[in-house]
Amino acid sequence: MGETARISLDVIAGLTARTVARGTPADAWPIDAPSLVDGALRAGVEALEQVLRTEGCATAVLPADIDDHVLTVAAWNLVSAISRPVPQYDTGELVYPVEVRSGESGSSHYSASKAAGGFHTDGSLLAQPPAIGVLLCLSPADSGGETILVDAERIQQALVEADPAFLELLGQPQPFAAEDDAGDVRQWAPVLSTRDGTVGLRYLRRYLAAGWERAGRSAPGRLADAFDVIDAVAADPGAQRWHPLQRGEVLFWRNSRYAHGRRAFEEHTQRRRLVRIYGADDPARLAHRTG
Ligand SMILES: O=C(O)CCC(=O)C(=O)O
Ligand SMILES: [Fe+2]
Repeated sequence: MGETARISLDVIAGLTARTVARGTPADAWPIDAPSLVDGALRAGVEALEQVLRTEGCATAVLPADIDDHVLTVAAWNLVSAISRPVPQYDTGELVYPVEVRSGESGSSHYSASKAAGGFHTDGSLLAQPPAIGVLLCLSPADSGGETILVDAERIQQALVEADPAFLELLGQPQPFAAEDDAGDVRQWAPVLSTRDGTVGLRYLRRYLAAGWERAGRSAPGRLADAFDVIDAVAADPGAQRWHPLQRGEVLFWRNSRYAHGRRAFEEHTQRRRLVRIYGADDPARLAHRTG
């Protein structure tokens, strides 16, 4: 399936016009829309939005030769020009590092691990998962580490082919819970649903396993088989769009339209460092930009 369209915003300084003070807490970044006065910048942002709308994913290329904080601010302003940034956890983080943290590689936190695969959608423990997932690359791994997207329609197709009853099963509310907190089931929601002809996925296998455990019941008999089908499609290179993100590249995708994960990677001379942001749809942002 190859890579997603890249839209270059390389020469545009306007994205850093709204500054965010260094050291601003992760839950206090400005969530209102920045005003994009530069016409070329507006055109670039509109092109990005257009590809995201039609393809469900797009990659913006920002200048790589600015420092990490300024680059993160540029990506932040880009995200908040087209969507409303939303917290990623109950603790309110709006920007979140995705990098290997020592001692955590075996933990449940995919973002802090070196694990490959692990296909999922983001924010499945939230009442409302984000409409848009965003990853900015500050530093790629020495090798590997491509971020991968797998179309939910393709997953649905494979499920129907394997057993049409899987759709009915996955359309029933399923329990999501975090394995590493003591709480109850956080959400009951379908794993696969279709709205206005668009297939939507909400999936993180370990949270679903923990969910059934917390619910104090055994999962429906065929559920694990259905998850095996999802995982098998996602692991099929023929179904994957892969993104070898370089410094300054920002990948956007419609969260419920794609499962995502990553390839294995090696870190010898440099650490793989990404920054994650979530965006909610906000039609008013377009008006703000063009008005
Ligand atoms: O490392 C990646 O490319 C993806 C990370 C991810 O999916 C996450 O942190 O939720
Ligand atoms: Fe993710």
